[in-house]
Amino acid sequence: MKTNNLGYPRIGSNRELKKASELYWAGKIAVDELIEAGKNIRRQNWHLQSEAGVDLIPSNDFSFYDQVLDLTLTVGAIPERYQELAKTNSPIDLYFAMARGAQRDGQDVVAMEMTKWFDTNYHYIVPEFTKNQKFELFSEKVITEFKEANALGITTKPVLIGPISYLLLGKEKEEGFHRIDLIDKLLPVYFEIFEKLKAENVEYIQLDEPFLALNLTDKERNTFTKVYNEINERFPNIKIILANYFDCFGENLETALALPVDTFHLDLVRCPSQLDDILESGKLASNVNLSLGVVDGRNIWKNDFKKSLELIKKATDALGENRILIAPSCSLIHSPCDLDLETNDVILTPEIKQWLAFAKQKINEVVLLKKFASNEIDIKNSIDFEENRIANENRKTSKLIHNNEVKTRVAGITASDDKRKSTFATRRKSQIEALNLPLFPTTTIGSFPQTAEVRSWRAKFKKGELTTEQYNELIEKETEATIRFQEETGIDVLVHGEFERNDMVEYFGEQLAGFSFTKNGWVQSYGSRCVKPPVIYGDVSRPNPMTVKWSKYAQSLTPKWVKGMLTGPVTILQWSFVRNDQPRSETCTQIALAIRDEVVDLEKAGIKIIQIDEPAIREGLPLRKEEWANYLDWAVKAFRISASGVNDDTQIHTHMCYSEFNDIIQNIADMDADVITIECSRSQMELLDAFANFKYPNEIGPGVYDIHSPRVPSSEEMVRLLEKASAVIPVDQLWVNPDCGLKTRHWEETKKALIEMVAAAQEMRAAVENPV
Ligand code: THG
Ligand code: ZN
Repeated sequence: MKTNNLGYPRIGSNRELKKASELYWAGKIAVDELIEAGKNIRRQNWHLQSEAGVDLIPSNDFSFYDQVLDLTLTVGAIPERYQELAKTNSPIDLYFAMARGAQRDGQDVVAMEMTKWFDTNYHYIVPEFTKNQKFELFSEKVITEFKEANALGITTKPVLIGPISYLLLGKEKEEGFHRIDLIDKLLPVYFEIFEKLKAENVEYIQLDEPFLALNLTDKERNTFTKVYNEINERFPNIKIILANYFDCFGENLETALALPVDTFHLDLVRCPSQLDDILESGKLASNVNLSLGVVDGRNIWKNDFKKSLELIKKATDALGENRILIAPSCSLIHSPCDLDLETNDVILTPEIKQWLAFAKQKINEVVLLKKFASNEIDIKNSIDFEENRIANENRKTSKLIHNNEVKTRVAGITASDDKRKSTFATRRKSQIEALNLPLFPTTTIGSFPQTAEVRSWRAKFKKGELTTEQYNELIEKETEATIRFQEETGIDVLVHGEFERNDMVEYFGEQLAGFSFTKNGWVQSYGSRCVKPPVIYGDVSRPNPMTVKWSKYAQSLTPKWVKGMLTGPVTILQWSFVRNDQPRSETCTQIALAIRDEVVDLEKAGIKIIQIDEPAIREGLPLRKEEWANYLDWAVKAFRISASGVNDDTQIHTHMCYSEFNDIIQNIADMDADVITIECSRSQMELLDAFANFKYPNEIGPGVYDIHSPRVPSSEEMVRLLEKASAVIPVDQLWVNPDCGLKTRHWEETKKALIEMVAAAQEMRAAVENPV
């Protein structure tokens, strides 16, 4: 029996890589220092795993930005617009230019697109392919890192995204071909890599093919058969570990099991049933091994050793110990680094802390499980086993977790709780009367620039260097200035600016019962950007109003409407570590009720327009289509529960990011928000078409400019966009707003852009009132 790790967090347990990269981008450290920071992290990670007793230690799991972008460089799939930079820039600057955009001859070279990695909160850089795409071995990172570890005396298992998943992760930049057809051109580069690794005496190579967990076409499935047979024919002595994770093989199981590889890695956390399926199928070749992903790489709960050992025993009984590897379910990049760094008992109480395991602890769990399963350690005499049993027992029975009031309330939800009092048509009449807004009403998505100064106030407040009164006064001043700016600019529906908030999910989590936090539980979101997801450990409720004070304060400053700003239940769920002792849907419903209480309290406080953001509703979609309907059913219902406690004349807004909505537009309509604002400035027409073809029934604010760029758009550009929108959506359904929150922007560009935006709305109104 062996232990196998698929990938280790590369941000460094104190976010060393984030700090070094940002200093390098700011021109404050030299490239050597950045390279050195990367080297240190790799060395520490390898040593940590080696000392813990991991047999198959990954290499090439490190990345300065993203592992998909690394592979794009490896296979030389460099889009045309970077070709000049490729000639002049150092490799790492070319790499960062592709990730983040660059300037050349005073012109912007735009970054490659970024999108979510399966159903995680990690974003990867989307490969771009053309019909005549060429591939070549451009970067030897995977080979260099293997050698680097060798030099430290550590034999590693290089990790690469498999060729089929790599192509499927990308997108075609022109018509007339499917990216899977590029496989014959791509494969030779993989062979070249294998050849070089072979020369270094590599034993194992891990190829990640998570697309095996998705619904594939016959052609894609056949490509798997062809590709893996070819790899095996050419490199019969390299042991290929084919890693699938995040879901079951599903209907791809038979194809997968027929592939001539050394080992299949299974995610037994997401799909525990597939072990039985495989063992009972009789289709697993007698020389093939199984890597059992029993330790959850996507969540922070301590493993349940007893349960895992039962699964492992099933496999060893059937196949023998020699054919079994013990592993985390997926790469540990989705886990925070090290629970030992959580030393603040107030932030994370000892009772909750004992239930948790981060990446470093998960590595130990994998090693212990192997030792227990192979009888290297007798569980009867093991302190570790006993400690694990007690922690799991404690979590099952802890008073912290269960709140009968919450359970009774969820059980008592009735059919009317997820419905507004009247239909949209009726509500609309009341709202027109109550709100008295012009045509093309202008608004923003909620946040205004979070300047370094604002962030420094929060940091000082947390450190006790500012009193609550001092901090509140500073935030009030900033809020008032923002209200005045919006009034002067002529915006119709104002926001308070969210200066009191850090990350929105963290902000709400901090005020909800059933949530806990970490001091250092960072997980990479994209590039150097990280998030610190809250831990939902128990039944969720809202002991006190969370946002009412700030919304009420802002509303008291102005006769115009101030929109209340909340994060929706699905997004809070999606961006937190979620308890695994009840279905996600149950936790989501509890959050929905908590948000509903807040919505009702905002209404009581005189807030007539309330936005409940659901930017993560799309990414929460299950990987397999057959599970979509069930998810959408409870997710949409949760949103509706949160929004339905108010009167007809209170207007509910929602906001969504990322524009791939075509396939779920009916469900978005079913959310029945009075107004939806959406990110769409990157592919305006695509999105508008979707909403127009479908005849979206309620009001819509298609973002009229891209907030992700510092560029200030002109009012003419925005008018053109609004004209396009008016051609397909009735004008009395249209709102005018930026495409997302403004917190990452600077004030200067924000002010200019919003002035232009209001001018655009005025021009549109004038055109409707005085048609030519
Ligand atoms: N919150 C959470 N998840 C998210 C987003 C969010 N996932 C999707 C999207 N938005 C990801 N975007 C970002 C944008 C910025 C940052 C992280 C994710 C960011 N993080 C700070 C950093 O790394 O420096 C740390 C933030 C902090 O201090 O709390 O800037 O909005 N949950
Ligand atoms: Zn957004």
